[in-house]
Parts: sequence; C-alpha cells; structure tokens
Amino acid sequence: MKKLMAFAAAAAMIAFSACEKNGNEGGNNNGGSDEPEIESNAAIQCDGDYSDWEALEGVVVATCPADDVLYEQFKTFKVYADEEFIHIFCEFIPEETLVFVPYFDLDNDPSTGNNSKWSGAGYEAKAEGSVFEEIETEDGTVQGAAKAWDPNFYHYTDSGTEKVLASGMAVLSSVPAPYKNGTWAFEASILRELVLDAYGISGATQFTMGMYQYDLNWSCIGQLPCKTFAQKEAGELEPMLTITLP
Ligand SMILES: [Ca+2]
Repeated sequence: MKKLMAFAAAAAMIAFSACEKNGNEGGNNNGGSDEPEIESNAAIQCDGDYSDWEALEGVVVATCPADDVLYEQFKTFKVYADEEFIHIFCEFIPEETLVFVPYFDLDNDPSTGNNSKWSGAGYEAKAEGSVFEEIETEDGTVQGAAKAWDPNFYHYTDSGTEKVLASGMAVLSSVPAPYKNGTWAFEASILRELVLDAYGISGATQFTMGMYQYDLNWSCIGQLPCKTFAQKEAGELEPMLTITLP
C-alpha cells in the first residue's frame, strides 16, 4: 500500500497544478490553465467555492445523522452528473483522515458484486485517493499537508482488485480546506467517459455510489450514505446514492 500511495501523491502533484492554481487565484479560470476547455464546460468548477452547487437541480445528497451512528466524521456527500463529469462534494471532520474511497455498483444490480461495505449494495468497483500526505515519524504515521483527491480506480475480481485507471488521468479536485464549524471540504470532477470506459459500462444510464472515509490506519471513520443504529435495528438498509447519467 505504501508504494501505491507514493505513486498517487506524485501523480497528483504533477497533474493537478492547474486546479490548485485556479483556487489560489480566486477562481478566475483564465490565464493559461492547462485544460481551459474542459473547465469552462463543467457545471461545477473544482475551485473550493461551493456556490455553484446551489444553483443545480438533481444533486443527490447524503448527510450524516446527528447521533446514534457508527461513524461520525463524514458529514455530507453530494454527487451531480452532467454530460462530461461526475462531480462530488465531501464535507468531513479532518482529524486522522487519510483517504476517501467511493464504491460503485456498476451494473445497478444489488444482487451482483460485493456487500462487505454496504449490506445489499452489490458494488463492483472502487477508487482510492488520499487527501492528506502521510508523514513517517518515530511515533508512527501522522497526517501531513492536505492535497487534491486523485484516486486510482479499481475493479473487483474473483481474487481481489485490478487497477483499471491510474491517478493523474481522470479527476480534477480542489485541495481540502476548512469549511465551517470545524469541518473541511473538497470537490472533485471525475471525467465520466474515461472512467465508465475503464469500467466497461460506457453505455450506462444509471449506477449507485457510496463513499468511505478512512484514517491513517485505513480504518473506516466515515460512511455516506449511512443509517442510525436505530434505523438499522428496524431493518432499514443503507442503499448507496443513485446516480442518473444525463
Ligand atoms: Ca452490482
């Protein structure tokens, strides 16, 4: 895993200077961006200014219940798909956070795939991207500086996982930063055609998606969507978000 994370970090630094630069310059998208055409067509600009989400209809949202939940650090997860991108927004408590991992039910069929993270969700794929550097100290690994989310994409196989798309290829992301009341947030735009092709579902019209937040030890500290213990005891499932592709 160490090797994987090092590669992701290096690729993120090279590939997404344009996105970070954009944020530092106050959201002005002109001035020699590496991919001006892509950004100008997107419904969401990955600049750390979240006001563009408010104007959209059709955003799917999962929020963490106030109490009585297993994991408390992941507060809000939003997804919005347009013709080019699958946009995500994550609000979370940053302490001990290392990685965000979305899981995808690619065939929109909960009876196929894996169920260990979401009971009954049946997911076939995931992506893994860290949002903080890891710093090795005498006392173990600690959280370093925040960085843009730039995941590797994996397909589940019979024996494990297979990487189908490397970091640096398909995602623009803002660098996580303080948001409100102790939470941090970031937004990212996933190139839809590239990722769906890599997963072999380029003609898909709908899939489901959920997100995990992992700490420095890769223990889960956040999950959205999630239910309270009381809801789960009452038999309610925790379905992932349904993403409809325009
Ligand atoms: Ca499935």
